[in-house]
Amino acid sequence: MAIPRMTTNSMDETETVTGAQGTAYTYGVLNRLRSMQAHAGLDDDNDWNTASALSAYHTRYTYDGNGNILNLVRHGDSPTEMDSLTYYYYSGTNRLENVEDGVDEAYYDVDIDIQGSGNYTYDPIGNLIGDGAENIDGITWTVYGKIESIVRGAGPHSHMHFKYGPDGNRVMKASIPYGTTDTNWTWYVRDAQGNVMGIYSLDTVGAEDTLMLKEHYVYGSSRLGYVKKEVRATQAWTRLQRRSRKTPSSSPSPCLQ
Ligand SMILES: [Ca+2]
Ligand SMILES: [Ca+2]
Repeated sequence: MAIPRMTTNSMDETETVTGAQGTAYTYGVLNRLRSMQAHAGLDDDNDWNTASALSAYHTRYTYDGNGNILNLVRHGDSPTEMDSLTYYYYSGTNRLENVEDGVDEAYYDVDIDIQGSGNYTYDPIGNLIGDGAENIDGITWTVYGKIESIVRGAGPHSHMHFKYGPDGNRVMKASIPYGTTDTNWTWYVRDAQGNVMGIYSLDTVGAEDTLMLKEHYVYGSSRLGYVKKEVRATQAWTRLQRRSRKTPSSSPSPCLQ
């Protein structure tokens, strides 16, 4: 079911409450999102009677007959204009070729700006293999349709490599900053069902060259949250060994894999 409106309360980057904001949505006859309008001035009970529409944050969308997006207008806060995008597709396909923007590209640095023709390139079965605006010179894919590597033609982004287990879940990520031979390694340790139990990392970029336990996930009947604390894996191992010495011999010893 399409969402007609929503009220959100949030904090800014200094954790100051910014007050309630209402957003109202419209949809086309095919249930495609057509617009989002932001409203400010909701009262303490989140009542919309006192609210007024903002020019900030709104979005407008149009589509072609295949459901491909044709235009997107997106506003920020200051300046209001962020994007006025037109999407172009390779003739006779649903493959996006490039996006043009009618707004000054100097506005914002987290948005989409004008791209040259042929910005996106694809292999014969439609996998994306290049993105000029993101300096992506090549993307390789596994036979199961997952990204194996991303090669950059320029900085500041990193080259990326990924490995997957037999169940298709990612088990390793390697990030190599452009122009270096250093590697940030990340390993995802999963249970038999594929749930992430822990994340380990090894960063060879800085002086610190130590295997770290970065995150531990906490599950009930589903994921409840995660514990984020950086622990050297060697320290974790020592703690487990100490605990193991206190464990009755009839109990299985904890192990770290
Ligand atoms: Ca823009
Ligand atoms: Ca911009």
